[in-house]
Amino acid sequence: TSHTSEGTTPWPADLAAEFRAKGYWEDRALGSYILETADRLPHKIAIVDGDVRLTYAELANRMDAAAERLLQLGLKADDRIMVQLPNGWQFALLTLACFRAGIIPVMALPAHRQYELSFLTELSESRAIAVPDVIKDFDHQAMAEELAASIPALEIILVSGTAKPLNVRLEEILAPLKDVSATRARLDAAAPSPDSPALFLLSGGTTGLPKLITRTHNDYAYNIKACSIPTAVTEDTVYLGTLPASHNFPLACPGILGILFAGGRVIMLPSPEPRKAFAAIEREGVTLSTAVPAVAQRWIEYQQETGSSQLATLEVLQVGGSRLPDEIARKVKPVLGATLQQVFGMAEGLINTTRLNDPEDVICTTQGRPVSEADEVRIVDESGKDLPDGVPGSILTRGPYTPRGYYRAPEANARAFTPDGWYASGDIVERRPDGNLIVQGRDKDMINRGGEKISAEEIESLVYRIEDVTMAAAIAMPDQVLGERLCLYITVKPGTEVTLEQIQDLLRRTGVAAFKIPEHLVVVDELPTTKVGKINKKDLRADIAERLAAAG
Ligand code: J2J
Repeated sequence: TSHTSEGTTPWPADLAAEFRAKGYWEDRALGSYILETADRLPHKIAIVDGDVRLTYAELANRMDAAAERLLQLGLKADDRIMVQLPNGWQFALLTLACFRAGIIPVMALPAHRQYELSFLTELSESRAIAVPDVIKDFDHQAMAEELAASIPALEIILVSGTAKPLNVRLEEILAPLKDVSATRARLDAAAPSPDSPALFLLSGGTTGLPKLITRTHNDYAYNIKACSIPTAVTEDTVYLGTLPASHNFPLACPGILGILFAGGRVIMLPSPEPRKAFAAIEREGVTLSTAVPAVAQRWIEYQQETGSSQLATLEVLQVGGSRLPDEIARKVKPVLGATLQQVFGMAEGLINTTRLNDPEDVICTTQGRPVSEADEVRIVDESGKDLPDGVPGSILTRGPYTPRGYYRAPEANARAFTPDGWYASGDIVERRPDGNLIVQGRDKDMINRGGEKISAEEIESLVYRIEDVTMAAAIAMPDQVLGERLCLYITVKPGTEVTLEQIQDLLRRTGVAAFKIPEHLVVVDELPTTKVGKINKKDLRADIAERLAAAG
């Protein structure tokens, strides 16, 4: 076939054979699952976005029509397309059409700006980009045009909404086709290899540069199916997706794709703002939704304020992406009326969840256990020795939906993967004797801002562009709402002054996503160092906690 997995690390052949034999890998392309649902439930509503309601038959028709139109634009199987779209039917359909054609979507976030997008476009060698016209006064179409002007390989700009004459209107690509049968036959004949990359997810980021995670059709389909069981997805599931859909959690754990595989209904909303989310839950009879802890907390507060009866149908609320404090976990059921499912997952693979019928203590104080019997988990000390249950250590994992390496990143791979394929996420985890995991902390240099991950190294290297900065350390600062925010410690050249505004302004002008812009600055004479001469971030985290406490 024309498909290549160049730059990615395959699973060893004997393991791949075992995953097939055990039925984890079904050797089907992701698009085929949607066709199957459409055959079974053609008239059932699949996707709701405002006034747009698409049945499964319509979804399948448009998926195939769009796949062929993308190929007619000159894209080929294994080409990459940057996808930066808000939650809406267009995101879902374009993603499915790419799966069908073997074109690989790169899952960018709506919050990303030139800095992130240009890096990701070049790394993935994307030939196309899909953007909205304008969101919240920001002109994504103009940004895409700037990118294309500086990156020759980026030839095609798809715009949702109002496209300028030289760009392609995304809604035209996604339009229905009267008779799709010949198209379907052509796409079936050229279906992507199940071992080829289906999509690129973005890594949470610990090194200076973002990394791409290759997920194959086989491994991602299994991720989706394995997550659908503990969350009890059926065709009666009505799912509300409000977190950015390009995140693995709302996309595939079980998320939008899991619900579409099962024949349920997906409601797409671009924001978790409680007034609109609650109205959507009531209107559509939503049974399942996904939140990060900050959103769960907001929903709890809103419900306590309003005493609304809008959540009557909500059965399960999944919460993950960052640590959910136990005291908030305990409020989910009493206040929202929904069973809490904690999810400790990663775009690199392994997903852990609490089970719906677990005792309250497990649901409220642990982050659950792996979704698949085939997930391998080890908790090890600094020398790589396995630790007994109850002793926190670094988590290592392998399995049928945990890839063996990042895309074209030999150095990052050497750090994050052991030679025998274990992925070290950098989380410090304790395993209880009952098998449930508790995330106790992390030993990776990352800030987890309400579920959005920020690489400290990436921010520091940007701050060093300011001449007067001599040392810079980005650290997590505790925050009531988001769990953590980004705090910056710096030293400056004698007699000079550097302000927070100046740093924020530089990052904005560089085109860095807003969630990565430092929110607090501490200028000191000297940064504490460890015995080996590295900046001592542990001391800095203690220092900022002290300063915040003193400030009340
Ligand atoms: C503490 N830390 C957590 C949790 C993730 C489902 C859910 C989340 C993600 C995700 C995901 C946590 N408690 N419950 O992809 O499919 C932190 C850990 C982890 C990192 C991964 C999914 N849930 N984390 O958050 O790739 O540090 O995936 O290693 O964005 O988030 O980040 P990411």
